[in-house]
Amino acid sequence: MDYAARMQTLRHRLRDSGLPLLLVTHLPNIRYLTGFSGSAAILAVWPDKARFWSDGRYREQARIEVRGARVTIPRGSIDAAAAEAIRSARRVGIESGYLSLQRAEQLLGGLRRARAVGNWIEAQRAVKDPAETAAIRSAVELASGVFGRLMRQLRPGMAETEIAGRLEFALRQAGGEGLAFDSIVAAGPNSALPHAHPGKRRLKPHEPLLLDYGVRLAGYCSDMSRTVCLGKAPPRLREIYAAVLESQLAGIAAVRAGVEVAVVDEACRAVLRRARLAKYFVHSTGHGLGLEIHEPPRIAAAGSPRRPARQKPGGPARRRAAAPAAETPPVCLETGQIVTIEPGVYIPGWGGVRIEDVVRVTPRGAEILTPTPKSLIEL
Ligand SMILES: [Mn+2]
Repeated sequence: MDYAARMQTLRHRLRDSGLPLLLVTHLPNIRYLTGFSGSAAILAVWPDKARFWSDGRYREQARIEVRGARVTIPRGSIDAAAAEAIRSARRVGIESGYLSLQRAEQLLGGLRRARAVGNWIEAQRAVKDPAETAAIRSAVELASGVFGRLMRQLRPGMAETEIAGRLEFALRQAGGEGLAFDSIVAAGPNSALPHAHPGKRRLKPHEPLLLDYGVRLAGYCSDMSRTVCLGKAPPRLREIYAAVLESQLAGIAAVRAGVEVAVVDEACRAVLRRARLAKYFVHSTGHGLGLEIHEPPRIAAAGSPRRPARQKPGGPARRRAAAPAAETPPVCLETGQIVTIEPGVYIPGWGGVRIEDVVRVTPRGAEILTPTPKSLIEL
């Protein structure tokens, strides 16, 4: 990972802003800039230096991992040590989307010196460099490899929790460092809940089974959804599946550098509208992914408050959506961004279908990273 180049890009922005320093407290951003993968740290970036603080648990890990910043492991709290180091700065850039009011007051001795910098580092992270692309590709391929093996293990009567257990064991066995998010395994009517948690429901023939899961590799996330059926799919499932697949393919076909995200979202929605299913597509079309499972860009209608299938409440998408659409310039895809395309249809009491791939944006179109086939699987 080219940490020096990332830090340099950030410093250009810092110089342009006129701020003397930026305090980085969001751990995925600290990892992006320094390589540190632990759970407690602060990073301060000046135009000509960077300092990093963590606690005693991470003394050795910080020594091994941190690049491009002077590491300090203070005796007392890391916040107190960082506060002391930035005491003389007249103004301090903070990640206002992540830093709590209480912690900001402690770090800066009040809020007078605090300046919100928005999503500087997130914007940088949206375009993946070659090492990040390789890491995501590996995670996506690992997760896809496990899918076929899981399909061969499915039997009638198996509970959602058991399927999730087998899936997650296989992901770990294949070398996964962890899950990218809580796996979704939803059988029958449960698949109508985009956010279903695996429960006691058992697999029955001729019902949809929706799987949405991701793995982490070298810190980077994968994300895929497939909907399958045990035994022959009933006509309604076939129809809905065909519509969702056509929608997903239309979304992928719309992906290209320079295209507005709203255009990609509309490409998916238009297909479902023709099939009279658009009202059942209740989330956004996709999202970027990387060190976090949901990152910019969000693939949605301009100014739309709809979130992706698993967006946490109060996440970055919501803050963006809060701005009036008229004042927000259109968000366009850029070469090197890696995003999901994941339309779904959810019919209460019946079930749902979602198909999700990870794709890379190029000047000529989408490069599909997910190798798993998308024709309806009847087991
Ligand atoms: Mn997703």
